[in-house]
Parts: sequence; structure tokens; C-alpha cells
Amino acid sequence: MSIDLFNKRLQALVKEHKAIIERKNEIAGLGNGIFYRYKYPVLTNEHIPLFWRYDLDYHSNPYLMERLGVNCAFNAGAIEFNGKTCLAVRVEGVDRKSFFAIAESENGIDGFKFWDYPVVLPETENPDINVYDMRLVKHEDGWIYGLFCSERKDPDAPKGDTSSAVAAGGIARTKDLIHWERLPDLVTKSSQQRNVVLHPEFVNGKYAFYTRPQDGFIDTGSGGGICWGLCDSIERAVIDEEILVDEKVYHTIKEVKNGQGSAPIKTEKGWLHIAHGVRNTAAGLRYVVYAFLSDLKNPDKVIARPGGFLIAPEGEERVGDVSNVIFCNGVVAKDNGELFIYYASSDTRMHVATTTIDKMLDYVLNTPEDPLRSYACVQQRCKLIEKNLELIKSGKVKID
Ligand code: M1P
Repeated sequence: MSIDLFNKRLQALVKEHKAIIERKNEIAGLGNGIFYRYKYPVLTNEHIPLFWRYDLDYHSNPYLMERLGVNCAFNAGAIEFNGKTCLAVRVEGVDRKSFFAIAESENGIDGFKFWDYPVVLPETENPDINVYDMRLVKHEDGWIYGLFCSERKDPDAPKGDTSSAVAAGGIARTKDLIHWERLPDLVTKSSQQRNVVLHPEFVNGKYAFYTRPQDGFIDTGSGGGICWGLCDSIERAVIDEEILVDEKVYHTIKEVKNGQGSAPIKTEKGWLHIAHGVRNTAAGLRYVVYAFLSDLKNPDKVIARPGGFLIAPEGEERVGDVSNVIFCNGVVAKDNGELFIYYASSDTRMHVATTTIDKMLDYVLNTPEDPLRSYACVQQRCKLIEKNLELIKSGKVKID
């Protein structure tokens, strides 16, 4: 390709990329009264800087090909940092390896731009093969922690088994989101861990973790759900006892497994948790996001469990690398009471849902629990219908 064509192609790519970054986002539809969805994803693989993907040197890349393509940008941790919304995005190269990269935005709903370099996360003595799903937690000890899944090949896998893996809770910390100190992985009695999240405050003077013990890499097996454990040191984090906080339950949205999302948000009525639940279908696993509230003094005691999901895949969200998945590991609570829930769809792209702490408290405290049986669900719904029909018949409410 001539240098002229090279330059033309480069200018066209720059224009296209700029349009994606500068695209204004807007609320989509009336919503359900709990949160608003937005027209566009907040981050996709198209947001990845051109200079991360292309060799821009005409001499070594005369066709201006992508040399290091990016497949997806999803499952991001979130934090307010220096007045901006920062996401620690799971960026997955075309080689399937994930790494973390910070993208920032002024308003948290559009204009997300990646910092020049991805996070250079140090390895432990036993290098991870893959790292993903970072939760960013501003802890009261003064550090910002990154809790993530560290995946390695199963050393006990039989010869020829090139899939079996071991998941562990990785821990790193930073003050500026640029320089990261890697700490040893979390040690628990369970053979594997994923969706490990640090509680933002000390509990009885100890670090507190939400864990998700699992027997295998995919199957949680005897690991009963989201658990909780305390440990004395974060530099050598060992949990001796894990207790169950939110269990998986037959024939619910979290029948197969669940996992804590971001660190819970402290509110006047309790700790607000955003989590994901997984159930089985003939089309494979279906991941949705749900919420619950736990006690302010005892964050391991759930005090409100609204039934069903908060966010489930809709429209284009339903399709992607791993379809029918909504996953959240990042939430930003603003001082003015607004709450930004960052969720990924189908392991492919990032979206935002906006709401407020007030609305979410109303939702978790006043949405009925899953009564666990069809008959009881009908009774629950009839009660609502009866109340509404009385309002309509009495003329207090008009719906036509
Ligand atoms: O593919 C869906 C999700 O699967 C895993 O979540 P869990 O451990 O609950 O099954 C994670 O790998 C997550 O990254 C992924 O989005």
C-alpha cells in the first residue's frame, strides 16, 4: 500500500474512533422506576486506543493491519478517583488473555477514554495465566485494593487435559491506579475461589472478605454461595473460617451459583449489595444481577432480599462471546445520592444503569421476597392486583 493510502486509512480510523469516544449517551426509555438503561454501551473493544492495536509505522506495517487486536472490554471494577469515574476494565486480547486497563469519564455515562497504558500488574512467584474481573475497593486503611480472579492451569490435570484450571482470589493495591503492589493470593480452605471482594471497612479490627468457594473451576459444588471470612493481615490474607451469607437456592435466579459484585455500599439502612446469580437453561447458563441488603453492624447478616433479578440481559445485551450474561463488579455511589451500576453484557461490552440510593433502598426493602413456589407467587401477585383494582374502582387512580 502506498504511503498516501496508508495515511488515508489512518485518518479514516482516527475519525471512526473519535466518533465512538465522543458519542453522547442518553437514557433509553422510561425504565422500570428502579433504574435507567442507556442507549449505548459505555465501553466496547472499539474504545481501545488505536495505538494499542495497530503498529502505526508505515515501514513495518504498510497495510496498516491490527497487530494486537482486542476482542472485548467488559467486567469492570469502578471507583470515583480525582473527581472522575474510573473503570478497571477487563480487556481481552484476541489471544484470549485478559488484563486490566483504566478508562475514565467526566460524567460516568459517556466519553470514557483509556489511559495511555494498561495496568502493569506484578505477578506472584506462581505466575497467573489469566487475570480478570477486578473489584476496586477504597478501604478505610487508606489503600485502593484490586481484588480479581487469578487463573492458572490445574497442576493435577491429566495429560491431554488442556482446559482444567484453578481460580484463586488475587489481591493488589495502589494509591494512584497506576503503580500496583501485588500481595499474595487469598488463602482459604476451599480448593478454588472466584468473585472475592474486600469489605471496605474493618470488622472487629480485621479485614473482611466476601468469597465464593467452589469445588471446581466452573462448578461451585459444595460451596453454598456467597460467603464471608475475616483475616488479620492483608499482606498474607488467610481465612480460617468461611460462613454463608447468601446461599444459592433451588429454582431461583441463583440456583447454580452466585457471587458478590462490587464492594457493598454503606447506606443508613444497611449495606447495599449488588451480586450476580446464575441458573441453568436448555440454552446454557443465564447470568443476571440481583440486589440485597445486609445489617450495618453485621454485614454478613442479610436483612432484605427482593425476589428475582434487578438486571437481566435485554436486546443486544443478550448476545456476545458468552451470550445471556449480565455481570456486575463495579458500582459508584456519588455524594449526591446517585448510584451508577456498571454492568457487562454477554462477556463483551460495558453498560451503565443509573439510579439513586433512595430508590435502591425502596427497591430492596419493599420488593417482596421470592416465595419459592408458583402457588405462593400467584397469591403474591393477586394481593397486588386486588389492591390496585380497589384504587382504580374507587376512582383514586385512573389508568385510561
Ligand atoms: O461467563 C460468565 C462469567 O463467568 C464467571 O463467573 P462465575 O464465576 O460466577 O461463573 C466469570 O468468569 C466471569 O468473568 C464471567 O463473566
